[in-house]
Amino acid sequence: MRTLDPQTAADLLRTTWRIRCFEERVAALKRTLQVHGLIHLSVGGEGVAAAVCAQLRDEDVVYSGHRAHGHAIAKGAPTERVMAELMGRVDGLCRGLGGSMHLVDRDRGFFGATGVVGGNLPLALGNALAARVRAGDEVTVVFFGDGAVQAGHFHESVNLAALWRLPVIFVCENNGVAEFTSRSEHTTVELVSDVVAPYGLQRETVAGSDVPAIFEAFGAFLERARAGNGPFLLECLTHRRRGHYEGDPERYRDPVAEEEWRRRDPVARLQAHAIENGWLDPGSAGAIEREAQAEIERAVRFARESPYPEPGAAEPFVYALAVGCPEKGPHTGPYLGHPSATGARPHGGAGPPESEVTFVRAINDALARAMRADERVIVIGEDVAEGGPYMATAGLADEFGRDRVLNTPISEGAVCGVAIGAAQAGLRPVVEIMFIDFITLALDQLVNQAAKAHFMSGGQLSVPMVLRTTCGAGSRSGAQHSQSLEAWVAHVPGLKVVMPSSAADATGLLASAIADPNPVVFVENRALYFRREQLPEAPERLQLGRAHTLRFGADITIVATSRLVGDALEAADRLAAGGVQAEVIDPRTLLPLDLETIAGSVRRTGRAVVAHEAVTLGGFGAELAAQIQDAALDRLEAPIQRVGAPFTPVPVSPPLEDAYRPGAGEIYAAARSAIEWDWPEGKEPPLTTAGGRDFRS
Ligand SMILES: Cc1ncc(C[n+]2csc(CCOP(=O)(O)OP(=O)(O)O)c2C)c(N)n1
Ligand SMILES: [Mg+2]
Repeated sequence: MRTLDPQTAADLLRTTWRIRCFEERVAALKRTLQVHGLIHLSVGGEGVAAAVCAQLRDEDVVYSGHRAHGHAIAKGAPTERVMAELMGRVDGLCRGLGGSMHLVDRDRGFFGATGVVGGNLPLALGNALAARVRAGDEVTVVFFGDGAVQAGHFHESVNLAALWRLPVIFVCENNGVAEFTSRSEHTTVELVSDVVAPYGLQRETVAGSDVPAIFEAFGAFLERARAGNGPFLLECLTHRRRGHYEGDPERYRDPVAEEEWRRRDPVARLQAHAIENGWLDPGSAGAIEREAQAEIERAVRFARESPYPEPGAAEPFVYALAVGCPEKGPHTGPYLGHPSATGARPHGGAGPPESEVTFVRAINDALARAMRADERVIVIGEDVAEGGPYMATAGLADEFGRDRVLNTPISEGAVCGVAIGAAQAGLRPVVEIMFIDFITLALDQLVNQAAKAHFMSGGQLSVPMVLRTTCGAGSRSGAQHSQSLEAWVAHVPGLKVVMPSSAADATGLLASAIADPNPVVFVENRALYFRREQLPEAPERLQLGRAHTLRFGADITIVATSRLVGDALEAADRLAAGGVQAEVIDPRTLLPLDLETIAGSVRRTGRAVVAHEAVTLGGFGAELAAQIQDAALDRLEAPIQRVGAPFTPVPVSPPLEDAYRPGAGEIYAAARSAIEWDWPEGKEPPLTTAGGRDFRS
């Protein structure tokens, strides 16, 4: 067991003083509004940060929560860069894009704070999983407060960490309060170590003001985690010496308890301990404090001298740039690769060898190909090692082993978080969430963690993961297994959203999604799963963000997604029979959106229909219509028509569900209305020369 020696005690005292001086200086700066946003200080908890992080290597990864300054500093983040971040300056750790609650210092293994209570827990599991896949001996530590323990993420994560025996150390700073409310009003279980008892992990509760005790308890866990064991839980009973946030009026405070806690101050106790043991004399202890103060003053000067970011400095950090990822391939041409299309087949004739496969088989092949080519690719999800309900992952566990194809419990939030943490650690996870209806349970991870990590870290972290899910009505499965919720995720900067409409597209797009350095939501419509299609045996990768023009026509543009692409082609056939030539475009990816191809087409045809299976109201079609209008208003000869589902949940009864699902008939009708559109008398736009025919004449 590692116990404190004189040198370590002095080092720990130095770290606690550096954190204490930093936090008190930040409090003063907040009063004059020189640091920004919600500021949660760790005064009273310095000993935990110091005793834990002092024993870690740079390669060991720490995740933290909203009260993170001390953890970042103890893990090695330079105080001047932390200060600059709090002041929103370019030299901040995260270029001023993260702030107090989102500090990241990747090089020092500080993978970040999070402002969402409990949201960091599953990320730590993913990092630990990555260490195991790499066969490394790195250990992951996650700090959190007692408030996080009542959150779903906590229970999902502890269960999963115990199940997978991950080398992760949960460090709970139990200060007995969450914001303004005491623990006794949150739960009947006083100690967090009791909460995790049923999972059988090793756990210990120590006084958060007793730095030697924290050091020893953590050291013992670390040694075992280093050898690949885990998980462990260390609970430190601390006291929050300041308000929940700076500016908190603290009406809930008990003055008697305050006095007691002042006596138990961890910095003062450690200092006294070191002096009593003869490890330090009072003079050198005072010098440590003075040096810390001087360092923090230098940090303030550094931060003040650092400029604010220039306007426009944020946008480049929304997405990580794909490097070394050759993405090419045909993206336009009549009837290319679409099973519902008529006419020439794209891969016929003297092309590469073909085989006929279903959409779901194409997904399976694409996954297998990616896993063969890159050992960083892993597949995680419910039943994936068994193939899943549609056999999309069939055979992968046999070929690649259960270390790379991981069945999970029904914990969508934690599973998504594991994928994020693993991706941040360098793996390329493909997580499966069976129905898009259930991403509701993973949205915090997807929206608040995956989508924002690259941005908030100022480009230090990236999240190369794919979340595969299925959508769509038609199987009489009802309102909770049939939705098309892609618009929700297409609203989030930092995510990419892909909706393939054919097996060929699914293969090519999935390969690109896995290679992409950003989180990609890959939405497969189950109604397409068992359609058969000719595919080349080595399909090309298709670039994300390039639309596919499946059919050319001069009179109207139909932009359709996923299942509706086939319906759009069918509608186009019917329109052609009436003398109207429709151009059919599949955006393939909603984010990024190939507006150039779409708007270019509408500028030529002067008319547009946008069609998807999702509810029309608030659907992605609304966004398409707005963007088309912005780019082509001067050429529009009729209002853009939207096709989507009615504003009801999906019904089960067959005639009701059939009526609910939009299809070729609705697209045809919408196109006819655009063609036959009559401007009200006297309201006609100046007759355009868009190239479309004037059907009014
Ligand atoms: C999911 C979520 N809910 C609510 C909040 C608002 N909030 C911020 S900190 C906090 C209290 C957290 O308490 P605890 O985890 O014990 O940490 P402490 O502040 O005591 O260090 C709350 C409720 C949040 N940030 N995230
Ligand atoms: Mg708390």
